[in-house]
Amino acid sequence: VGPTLAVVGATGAVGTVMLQILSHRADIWGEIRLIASPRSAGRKLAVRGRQVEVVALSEEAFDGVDIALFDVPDEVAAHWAPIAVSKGAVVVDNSGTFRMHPEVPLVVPEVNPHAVRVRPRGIIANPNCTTLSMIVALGALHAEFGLRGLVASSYQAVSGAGRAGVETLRQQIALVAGTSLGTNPGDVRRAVGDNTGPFPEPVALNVVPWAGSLREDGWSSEEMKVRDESRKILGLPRLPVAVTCVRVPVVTAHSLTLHARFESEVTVAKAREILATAPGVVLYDDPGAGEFPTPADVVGTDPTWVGRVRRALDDPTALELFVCGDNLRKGAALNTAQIAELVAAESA
Ligand code: 11C
Repeated sequence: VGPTLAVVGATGAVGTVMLQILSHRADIWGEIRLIASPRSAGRKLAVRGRQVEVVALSEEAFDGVDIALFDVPDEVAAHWAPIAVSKGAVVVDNSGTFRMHPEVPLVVPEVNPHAVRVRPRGIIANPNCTTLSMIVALGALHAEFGLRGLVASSYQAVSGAGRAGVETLRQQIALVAGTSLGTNPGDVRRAVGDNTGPFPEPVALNVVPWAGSLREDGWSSEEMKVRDESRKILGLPRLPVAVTCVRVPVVTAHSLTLHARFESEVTVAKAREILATAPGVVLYDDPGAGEFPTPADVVGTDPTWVGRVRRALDDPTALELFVCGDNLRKGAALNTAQIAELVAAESA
């Protein structure tokens, strides 16, 4: 019998994708226990072709659990992850609570799998979905070329803000569809009214240069996460990183443009070779044939897709790239499941 796995936050947007992923990947688990807030307890969810009843989050819920995957708000993770550890579980946490803690590894299995073994707190952190949407491709290029600087802009899907984000976009689209809105200042805002959900501005027929909360000097928390987490995962604590995070009217799959500067001159041919063979990366780059990744095609898939690979016009050491990945799969649930599989393999 395999190890017992708990999914904490099983009913959320990421939890739902997690159950699909656990049902489709190699079945190495014994019991899979579903845990959620008391309000969701008693619901039945499908995993591995069976209906499993959700149990309420409590100390007893972790009895006998070997590995617990957490996808819950920061404050819930802060309280419950140490409790799960005290009950004997290794926690893989997808909140922002522990990512930058010096005694908590931040792991992307294709980039720094070795880090998973050093976990004095019994907690392993899963990166933010925006970091994860680019880091597998960037990590492959770094391994060969040596990264020296990064400028990134994100085009983030609304599901990054959970079910409320998706619901908000759908409602706003219903309000603006078939109209001539988007032609006069403020007309979309008036049509949408107060219904901006988790976003500061309307997201339908719009782009919003904001994700997360306000940090020092005008930076957003999301921008700081991408910078700090990339540095930690790549083991480059002083890497110059400039990020601008933007929300776009896409349901799922985050995209980013990257300007990545390396130690010495790079060639597009070598970069393409690296990206074409890197595990977890798909190179889809033939603009002459209209081929580049877009969220509409990337959603529901596991890899990081890369297109528009060019050498910077004014810097022979830099590459320009467009990357795109499903923020709920590799960006959250899949990476968490992969980390759990690394932990399970230690005692297999
Ligand atoms: C977004 N990336 O798209 C965010 C959501 O730290 O895990 C995930 C926030 C986090 O809004």
